[in-house]
Amino acid sequence: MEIRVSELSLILLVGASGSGKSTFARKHFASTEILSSDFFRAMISDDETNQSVSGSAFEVLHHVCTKRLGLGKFTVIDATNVLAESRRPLLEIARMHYVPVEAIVLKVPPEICFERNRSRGNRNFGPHVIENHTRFLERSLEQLNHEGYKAIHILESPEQIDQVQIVRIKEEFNLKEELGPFDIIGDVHGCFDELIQLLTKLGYDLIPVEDIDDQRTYDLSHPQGRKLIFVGDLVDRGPKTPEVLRMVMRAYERGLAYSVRGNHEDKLLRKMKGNPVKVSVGLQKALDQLATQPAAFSERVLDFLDHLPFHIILDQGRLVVAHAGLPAELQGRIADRVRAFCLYGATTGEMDSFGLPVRLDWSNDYHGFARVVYGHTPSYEAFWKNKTICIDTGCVFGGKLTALRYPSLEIVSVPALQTYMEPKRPMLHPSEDPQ
Ligand SMILES: [Mn+2]
Repeated sequence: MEIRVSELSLILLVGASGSGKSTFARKHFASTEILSSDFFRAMISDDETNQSVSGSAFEVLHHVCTKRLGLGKFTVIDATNVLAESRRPLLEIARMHYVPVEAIVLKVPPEICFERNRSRGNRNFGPHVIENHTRFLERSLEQLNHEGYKAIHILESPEQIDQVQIVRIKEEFNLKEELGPFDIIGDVHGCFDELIQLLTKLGYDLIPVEDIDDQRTYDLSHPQGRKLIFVGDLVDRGPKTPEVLRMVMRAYERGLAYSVRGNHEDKLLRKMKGNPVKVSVGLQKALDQLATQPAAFSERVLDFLDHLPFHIILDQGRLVVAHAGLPAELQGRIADRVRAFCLYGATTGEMDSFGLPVRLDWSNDYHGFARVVYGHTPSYEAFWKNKTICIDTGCVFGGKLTALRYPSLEIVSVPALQTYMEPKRPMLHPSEDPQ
């Protein structure tokens, strides 16, 4: 039996004393990943069986759990966890850090649990205590479904427990092994001609090719092996959305480019999937342009957009790219709140005089480890604040198309060839605070 868990999870082992939780934990997890109630009892009182210090032991365990999940570290709780009130604080810590929780239940006959405790000389767990644990566990099996786990894995026998394999799933945002060098490109919005100019300026070779549907495009390569990263909003508003997508999709398929999802990709995708969407002027342009392409192209586009991650983490965690930015506590997390932030950033819930949501500048108090590169908010110049940089310089509004070279942090831009659309609200000057 295989148990697949996210590389960032909180795992609760659930089982009576003597059900083999610690053996199971040691077999499958690194020692630093395991927070065991016995260990913390011993740390406090020199006696891992001293039940009178359990309260303090769990206080410390919860504290360490909070710190680990705060750092985004995979964590396993080795405690009986047979009572709902002992699980509740752990679920709460995980929720606060946007970490999914999985329960692994070890169901072992009470006779075996008792015998294991006896042979260890552990007198705290006589037949009555084990019976209680077993009864609590039975009750828990009904409760677990309502407590908000991502998954509940029930192992029915010592044999099944022996045969389990734990597989850790790498999340789509984890590109930490991609070390660069990169050229990170701001919001393109269908400005294909400017993109070609920018790529040429960055030293890319553009080789004309015919795509699988005989349409013309370019294959990209860089003599220094550089890779492209797009901050999203490749589509809408501008004159050549299909051309941009075609070229970027080919580079992506060849492992030479990555992109995160912008709010415009997200909306186009929802529309293509047949969901009700308010079609703006900019989106209508993209839909009209896509309608001129061979039918199979839309299928490819839909599949590409559907797989775009909301944020990506590169270069051993030193670089994060998200369309509207991402504060440290949401990086490497999966939650609706993370997705919403990546697409739209932080908003106050109010509307400004242009009828657009008032944006909060999250970068003012950014003190994370990673540099964060984002777009979404057009301004006249790319600008750093703390370790974050916005590289949307409003090409489609007649500004520039900008690249940030990484790791050199050099900025390279080309001017827009024309103003394709008027911005709904004026572009920002770098000195201006968006608030
Ligand atoms: Mn945007």
